[in-house]
Amino acid sequence: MPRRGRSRKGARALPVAVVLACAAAAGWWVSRTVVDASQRPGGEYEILDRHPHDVGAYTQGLYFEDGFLYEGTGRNGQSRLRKVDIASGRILQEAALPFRYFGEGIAEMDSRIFQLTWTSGQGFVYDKGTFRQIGQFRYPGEGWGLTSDGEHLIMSDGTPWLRFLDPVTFAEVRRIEVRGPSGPVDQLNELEFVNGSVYANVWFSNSVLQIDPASGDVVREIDFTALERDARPVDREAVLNGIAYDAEGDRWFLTGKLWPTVYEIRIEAP
Ligand SMILES: [Ca+2]
Repeated sequence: MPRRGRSRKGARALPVAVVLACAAAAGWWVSRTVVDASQRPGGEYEILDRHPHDVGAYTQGLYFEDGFLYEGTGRNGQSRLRKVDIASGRILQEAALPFRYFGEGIAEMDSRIFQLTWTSGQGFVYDKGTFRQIGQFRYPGEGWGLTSDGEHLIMSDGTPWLRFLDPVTFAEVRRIEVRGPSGPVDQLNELEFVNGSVYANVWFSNSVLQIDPASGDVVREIDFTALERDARPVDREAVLNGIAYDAEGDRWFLTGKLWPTVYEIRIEAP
């Protein structure tokens, strides 16, 4: 199922999605500015390195652990959990989801990897070492992005809300509404928790938002349009959608669905 089917969810998001889809179809790409430019501090970054990325990987989740990238991919029949060698892009380990599931965000806690699915309300739990499925869980609504603050799982569902889940019972502990200067920001997708902030990319844009997990306030927007231009995606759905962070090396890894490149970057502290 094409991911652009998501635009059916919210009438508010539809015009932007349609405009951007038309733009993409016309062969040019634009960056959707999510937060009022006059009120946002800039986000500067530099590209440290470029690494190969499987152009068949419909990236839905990405995180860094112990020198490797872990990637969750989507689309029915192509949804995977992968451990990837960064330098070569080689897939070192892989688990496949049954055809009926459209894989979404992934996160790790306590040697367990969690994976969401888009519209099935079904999450999966894997042993980190073996990729053996050791559990399942249910949640209401859609599943988009996933990360962890070390205490809870944090998930997005395409709305402006981020849910905090207990990693054992999967009960919702609390939720925050993400708000920019112009109001709630929806289409929040891939997530990464870094140094006390939640970072979220916004579906069908090149924006990554830095979010205060206590208030939900957007405190910074970083525009990665230059990365998309460098990646030269050929598929209209090939949008930015992978954020991973290596705390020890202070390195970020960004990629997109079907992009040929994983970008290793350094982001200036706010
Ligand atoms: Ca991530």
